Amino acid sequence: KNGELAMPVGTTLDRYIMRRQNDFPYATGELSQLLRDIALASKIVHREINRAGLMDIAGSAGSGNVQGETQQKLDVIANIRFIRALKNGGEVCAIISEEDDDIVHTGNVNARYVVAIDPLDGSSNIDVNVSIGTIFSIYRRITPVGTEATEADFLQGGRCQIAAGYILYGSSTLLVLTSGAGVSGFTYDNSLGEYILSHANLRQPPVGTIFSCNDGNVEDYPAHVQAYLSDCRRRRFTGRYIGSLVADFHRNLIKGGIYLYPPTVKSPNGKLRLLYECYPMAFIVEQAGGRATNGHESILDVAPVSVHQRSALYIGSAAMVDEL
Ligand code: P6P
Repeated sequence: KNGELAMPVGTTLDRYIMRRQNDFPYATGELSQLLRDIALASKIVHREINRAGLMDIAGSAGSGNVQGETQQKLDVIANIRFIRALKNGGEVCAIISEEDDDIVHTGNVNARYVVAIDPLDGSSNIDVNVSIGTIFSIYRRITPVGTEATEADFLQGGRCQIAAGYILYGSSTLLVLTSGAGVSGFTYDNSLGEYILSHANLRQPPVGTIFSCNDGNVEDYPAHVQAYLSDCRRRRFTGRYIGSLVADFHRNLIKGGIYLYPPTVKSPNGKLRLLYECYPMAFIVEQAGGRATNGHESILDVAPVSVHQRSALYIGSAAMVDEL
């Protein structure tokens, strides 16, 4: 049952999670708590991002950094916040983060979930006030409860994700989430400290006229991708590239379009990370009726070999991805 359709916009994320939990009799509330922990961390990161420019000003009101020591980079802060929230929430036994080479063990050895996360993606945009995002992917662990998680828990494959989502810190802060029954969007109301259901059932438009890629790399792209882009230009399609996957993806989810990160000389296997960028975005886009491939197969069918493995990514409107 597509619970999203039954939800009135305006409901809070908490009520939504509780209602969805009732839709899934097996849900024991642990996933609900996990989602709340992610939402909590994102509210803290939202606040840090919105104060970023002020943190370095020694002595300014509320800077909290009067010693004037160099402000930690926001992606480091975001990583600390998400790991702390997931550790304290108690539902996650281990985390793979873009910011840490090795598995982060939370100590919650009896927890049933693991999370792969890019705490703050779009780092090139952080210091220039352009939209950035958090991307997360959730699996049920396959190693025995009571033991320490291993890489096997993270290498189950894209179709084993039980939930995935992103937070877009943009003109407004939006949490987009799927747990396998459609895609919902929640807008953060800063005055209440609550996420409010604003997009009850997000659907990827099947066609579009927007293409997102880094034009500086086009001469590196495979010939068929260059031919496709020439065709887009011939058809007078719109080129839009923010340089933040979450922001480019979300605009294409609302308006229709395709995001491309093909192999380049610098990144012959693609730049984006499979576990915490490609898999979660592919889960979301397929749940919304869109498509995500690496140029050969669906992203969700790409076999995971290592936890920081990279992949090419073509994602968005099915008719556009299928043309590649
Ligand atoms: P380039 C940000 O670093 C990121 O991972 C994605 O968010 C973004 O789409 C891409 O890389 C930008 O990469 O090489 O075009 O700067």
